[in-house]
Amino acid sequence: MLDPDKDGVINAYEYRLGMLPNCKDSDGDGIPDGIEFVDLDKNGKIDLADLGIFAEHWKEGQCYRCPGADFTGNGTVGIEDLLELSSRWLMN
Ligand SMILES: [Ca+2]
Ligand SMILES: [Ca+2]
Ligand SMILES: [Ca+2]
Ligand SMILES: [Ca+2]
Repeated sequence: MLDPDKDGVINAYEYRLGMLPNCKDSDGDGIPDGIEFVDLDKNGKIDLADLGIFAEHWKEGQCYRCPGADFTGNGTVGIEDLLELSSRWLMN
């Protein structure tokens, strides 16, 4: 699991999301990639609103169009994505 810029987003995810594997803040807006990665409402914080959006996508289950909520990119929204979200919650 390579993460050379130590932003909490592994290279495989950085490439998939168009982020930079050697930059903690790929788009330079001051919000680290590790937060943006799971910040579903794009307000710069990981909070209950993001969890709410995530839960809505989870109910859809097997979906290939859950925008942003399939953090691991495996085509479904589930427990592994929740782990990605929860592990970043305290990074705020
Ligand atoms: Ca990284
Ligand atoms: Ca990065
Ligand atoms: Ca950023
Ligand atoms: Ca948010």
